[in-house]
Amino acid sequence: MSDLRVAVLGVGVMGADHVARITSRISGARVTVVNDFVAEKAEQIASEIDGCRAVSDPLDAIADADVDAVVLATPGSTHEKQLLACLEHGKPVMCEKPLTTDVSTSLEIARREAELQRPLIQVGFMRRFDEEYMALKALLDGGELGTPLVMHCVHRNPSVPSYFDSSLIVKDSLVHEVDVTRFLFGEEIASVQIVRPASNPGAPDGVIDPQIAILKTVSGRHVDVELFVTTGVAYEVRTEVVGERGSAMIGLDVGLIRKSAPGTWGGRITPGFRERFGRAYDTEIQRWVDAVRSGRNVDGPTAWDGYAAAAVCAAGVESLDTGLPVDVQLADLKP
Ligand code: ISE
Repeated sequence: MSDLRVAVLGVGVMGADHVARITSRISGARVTVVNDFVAEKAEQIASEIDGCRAVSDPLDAIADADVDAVVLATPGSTHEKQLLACLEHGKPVMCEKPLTTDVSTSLEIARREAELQRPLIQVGFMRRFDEEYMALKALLDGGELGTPLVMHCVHRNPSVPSYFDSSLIVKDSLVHEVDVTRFLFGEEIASVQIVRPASNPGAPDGVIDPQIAILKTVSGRHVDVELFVTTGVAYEVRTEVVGERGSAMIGLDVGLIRKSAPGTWGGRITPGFRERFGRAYDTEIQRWVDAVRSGRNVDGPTAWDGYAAAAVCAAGVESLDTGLPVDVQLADLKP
């Protein structure tokens, strides 16, 4: 079977990473088209890959006859149009989160895909492909912990880009725990509340950091998340599930532990999400390529998952203002 011909739209940090993994770390696919609003960046990347061209209009890149499937790593605000183009051309697409930037357009995309009665959209919630999260999911599904009751999460970034504001901490960071909750517990989130502890004096002016998110699932399970994106330390993502017969925790960064003079010990913490989840991204893209080549098109989070996450995050942003729990209402779409 010939290689899947992929267009990568957006070759900033994430997109360039995907180009590199498709070109040199995974099998069955090659990048034939790249696009970026900074034309020189796309041209530079294209010039380094055999058989790859830069195409200046993202919609032309999607329609290109040399493209079987699309990876979207463009800014979220451009996703709606680009996803609609993928649906129109019947091209499978791996869309980095967010699906779109608001709930109504996310729902519209999920509806349009459902009308086609053919899955085409996968959303890039990469934690589902991380070995530790997969092991935790298997443990929960295997029933060893009994009924899962509570989940405690820590999501710390050493720093975030200068455009980050308080609501982006919900929409860009908490969104991962929203998806993890739905993935691990297999149910929807019924309400979300954001509590503001004392702010980090080192956080940029006006940015509420840290934040504590409290999610309640439809069956009443409790999830709390410490979000702290200006720690200045390293990348720390921990998840602990407490069940009726014990608990399990992942994300302890216990790689090599070194003891050295003068009587200290320690290991290394991953500096950022690309290092922490590098293998998960490889697995995610390999499994997506395999799914597209086999005609299944999607092997992971769907447009519905992208919509559900958007709905929970919108409720979270509302709660950021009031401090009160906000109910999440999902439209009736799921088959
Ligand atoms: C970033 O966009 C990510 O997706 C990271 O996984 C997350 O930890 C970070 O907070 C986000 O800004």
